[in-house]
Amino acid sequence: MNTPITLPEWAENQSSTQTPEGVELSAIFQALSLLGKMLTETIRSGGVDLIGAYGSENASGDSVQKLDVLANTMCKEFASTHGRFAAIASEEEEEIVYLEESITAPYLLAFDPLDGSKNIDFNGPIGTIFTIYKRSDTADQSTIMADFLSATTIAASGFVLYGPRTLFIFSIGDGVHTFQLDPETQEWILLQDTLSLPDPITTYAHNDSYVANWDSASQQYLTAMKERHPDTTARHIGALLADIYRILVQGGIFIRAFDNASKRSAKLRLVYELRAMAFIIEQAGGAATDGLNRILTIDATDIHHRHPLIAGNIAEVQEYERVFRAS
Ligand code: FBP
Repeated sequence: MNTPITLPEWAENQSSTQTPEGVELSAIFQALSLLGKMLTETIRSGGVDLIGAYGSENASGDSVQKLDVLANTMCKEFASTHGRFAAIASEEEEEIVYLEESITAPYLLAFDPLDGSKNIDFNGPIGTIFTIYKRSDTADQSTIMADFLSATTIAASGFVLYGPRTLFIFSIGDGVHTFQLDPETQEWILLQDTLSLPDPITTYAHNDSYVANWDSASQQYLTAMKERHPDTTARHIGALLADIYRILVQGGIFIRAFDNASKRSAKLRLVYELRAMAFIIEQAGGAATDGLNRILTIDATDIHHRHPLIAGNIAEVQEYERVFRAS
């Protein structure tokens, strides 16, 4: 059996071939890995009093869970003491939070502290999503909002997936790296140095209850896709990062079209959910679109901008685009 490689060992090995920015981003992910461990401990050892609704709604109108609030506080504390982030955007914060202590820092951190909160009650997979943005001008605080909204400032993304095992998956633009938390040693152990999306369309993932409300092109694509791939099977976890990770491991397509075609309403958030997933999917050799545009070229209109996401194997994403554009 190979000797396990820990995250710090792996990062040290990478550093000789990385640019200074790569080394810096790698160091940020090592710091995020420590936050990931603390979050894991809180989620796994938290008492029953941590389960359940907090009693409010967030900016997107979702019912906030107690664990959402706790994870958000932990992520915020991490960002405000880390020193390399000037501001944060979170699903659980109405507005951008400016970090006065490090306001001239070169990066911005966006996060969904607890993705898939609807899974908490039945002990299903949940996770934390991070997106790192690079500031365009560290001397000007007024550019921070525009940097969060811009499609061109994303530098890296990653997520911690709390399932039966805890995984940390991230990319700084040099492929997708996967680590698994060893519960005994509390070390992140390298699981896969470079994760590539496999070719077969093994699974497709969408919330079936919305299909009737999809635009006709998305419905048409789905029907034809099932005919083209008769062996493909449906799987939907209901936590975006877990659905995307399954596709990264097994191949397939994730579809979250407009939830209501006529009102053009969507659920998933661009700044702290979709771009992170699109960045990882592309780095693994896949693609992510809204039907017309590549997700990573879409500017957000506000920090909680909601948008459709169709992501997975390139050939299928392109076919979705073809059908969507023709409609
Ligand atoms: P939260 O971040 O509030 O948990 O919401 C996001 C999300 O849970 C996604 O992870 C998931 O794909 C989606 O909502 C599920 O929503 P729905 O239940 O409407 O299908």
